[in-house]
This record gives sequence, C-alpha cells and structure tokens, in this order.
Amino acid sequence: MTSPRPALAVAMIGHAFMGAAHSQAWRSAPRFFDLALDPVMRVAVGRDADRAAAAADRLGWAESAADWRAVVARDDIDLVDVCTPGDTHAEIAIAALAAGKHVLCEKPLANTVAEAEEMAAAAETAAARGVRSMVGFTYRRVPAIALARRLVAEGRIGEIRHVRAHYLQDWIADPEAPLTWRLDKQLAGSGALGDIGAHIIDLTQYLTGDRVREVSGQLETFVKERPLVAVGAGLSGTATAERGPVTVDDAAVFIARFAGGALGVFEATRFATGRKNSIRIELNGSAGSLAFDFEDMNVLELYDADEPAETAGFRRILVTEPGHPYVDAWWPAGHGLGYEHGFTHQVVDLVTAIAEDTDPAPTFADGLQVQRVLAAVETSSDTRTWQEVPT
Ligand code: SOE
Repeated sequence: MTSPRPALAVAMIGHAFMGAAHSQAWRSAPRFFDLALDPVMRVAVGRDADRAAAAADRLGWAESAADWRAVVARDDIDLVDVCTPGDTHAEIAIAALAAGKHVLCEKPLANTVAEAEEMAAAAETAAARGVRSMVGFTYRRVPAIALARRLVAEGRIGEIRHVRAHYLQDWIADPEAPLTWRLDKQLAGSGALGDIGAHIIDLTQYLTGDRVREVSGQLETFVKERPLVAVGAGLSGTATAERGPVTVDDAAVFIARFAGGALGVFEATRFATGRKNSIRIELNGSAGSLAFDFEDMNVLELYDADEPAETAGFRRILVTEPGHPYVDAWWPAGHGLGYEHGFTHQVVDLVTAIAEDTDPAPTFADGLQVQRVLAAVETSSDTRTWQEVPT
C-alpha cells in the first residue's frame, strides 16, 4: 500500500542499544500518530557489514551499509539519525547537515564544547536552508515530564526556588564489570556526568525554562582499572584477563545556581547499588512543588501551596488521560506507557517540525548549552572552584 503522505527516508548510523530504541520509534510513530510525512526506514549503518546486515534485518531497515560517508551522500536519504558513541557525532552530523540531510543526534551532543560549537554553527547554517536538527534528550517526551513543563509554564508552582535532580544507575558497581566504550574518554567524552548527568541538566533546564548559570562540582572514579573487552565482542563486550585504565568519571555531584535565582542540587552516578535507572526530579516553587520519579513514570506529583493545611499534600496525577501530552494516541486511561514511548514521541515531534518547516527542540544550540554545563562541572572539579557557564 502506498502512503498519501510525502516520504521521509531515514538512514540510521549505529545499531546498538540506542539504535534499537530509535528503530522501534521509527516503526511505531507512523502507526500510532497521524504524521504529515511518512518515515521510510531505508538503511541502517554499522562498521561491520555482517553485523549491520543482521541488525537491519532484526530492527526493520530495508538495507544495511558499512560506510556512513557513502550513505550520507545518497540522494535517496532525507534524514540521518546518529546513534553512535560520542566521538563520531560531530563528524557525522556536520557532514549530514552539509549534504542537506535533517539530523537527529543522540545525547550528549558531542564529546567536547569545541565540537558542540561546530555542530551548533553547522545546524544554524543548515536551518537557514530549511534543514532541521535535533538532539535526542528523549526523557523530555515522557508525558509526565511534558505535563510538568506545561504546569510550570502556566505558573502553577510559582517562582522556582529549588531544583533537585538525580540520575542513578549501578551497572558498573562491580569492579569486574568490563571496560566498555562508555568508560573510555576518547569514545564517550565523559562518564556518568555526560551520559546520564546530561539528561538531568537538560530536563531541569527544560522544566524550569531557565538555564544553569554557575556550578560547583566533584567527579570521582571509584574503580580505576577494569578487565579489557574481548576483541570482536562489539561495543558492550565480555571481559578478558587483561586490565586497562578507566578514563572517565564513575560519579558526578554538583550544586548550581540558575540564571533566574533557583538553587540546584544534582547527582549522577553508576555506583548507586540497587538503582538501575532512577531519575528523580523535584521542583519547589513559591506556589507549590512538582516531583517526578522515572521508576513510576506515568505519575506526576503536585503539591499546591494554596490548599488548606488540613487537606494539603502531594497528590499523584496519573498521566494517562487523553488530554495529557502524547497520551491520546495510545491506550485508554490508566494503561500506562514505558521507556520506549519517549523515543516514539521524539520522532513524532521531529517529523512534525520538519513538515511544518520549524526548528524542533532541543536544538543543537540547546545541546551545546548542556555541553558547557558539563565542561564547567569538570573544570570545577579539577580546580575546586565555582565555574560560570558561558552563554
Ligand atoms: C546508559 O548509561 C544509558 O543507556 C544512557 O546512555 C541513556 O541515555 C539512558 O537513557 C539510559 O542509560
């Protein structure tokens, strides 16, 4: 059956964890949402031709390829979806934008501020030609988070005084966990700070509509050496007897001041034993508070400071009503959504912006701003000083 809508042909570079999450989003978005363009999953790209072919087959792509440069140059590709480790984001995204392709790039935008600046500049030049770009801070698209943003913008919690955010995992708490690419500064840029701290920086800036102005932080690498990964075991890998140095942080903590005056407390770690993917954000404002916990991701807690003290308290809003962001397209009230739906909503918002010829958010400029906060936390940790985040 042919679609009445114009096609949007997609090439996805990288096909591991994020590639699988993005693939399900490209598959599901047009089936649940009424999109103005019809995404076509044309080609999945990976360095190893056999593994790329197997992934393309499994994840629903029409073809596979091993050379991303050749794919980016193809006339039958409209959008490049970058799901590779951070060391290749800048090169791929800039080449794709120069070739006139829209770009969706995984977070953090880059491994360094300098790369992120080049990417943001390339995105701005491309936008002037109608070529769009977006960075994949997907948790913005959890309905409870999008609802929280709406309530803050409506002034429901007044002026924000406190921002409290943590992102906790424990997948390398075991010192024998192998030295995967995420623990290699060359490939990943930084550790817990850039991988998961970046999410809570983006989320809190998005929710408050404000930006982090200065930071004071500390990074720690608890386990300095780990077993090397077997050759040919891929990016996640299995351990060998040889050991190598961990070159990124295991954990990051920092306090912050927002431009609008709020105080922030942030924690990102891969050593919170028992915490698998715990994102918790609380905002305290002059008129009330909002709290979100990813382990109960269909719920948003709201405290209204105007309620009489006898009955006041945090109440749980089950964010599954048709009027809630994104929910109408899915299941009847109360049936709930999961991790993968954020990726689907990301595709929906990106495709809609392309069809409407507007810039989707978060832009590469937003990604650059997060990168500057990450760099400021690193410098603060190295120098034991407060650091301003440049604008
Ligand atoms: C690994 O730490 C990771 O996959 C992050 O890279 C993702 O951004 C996050 O959503 C889950 O954890």
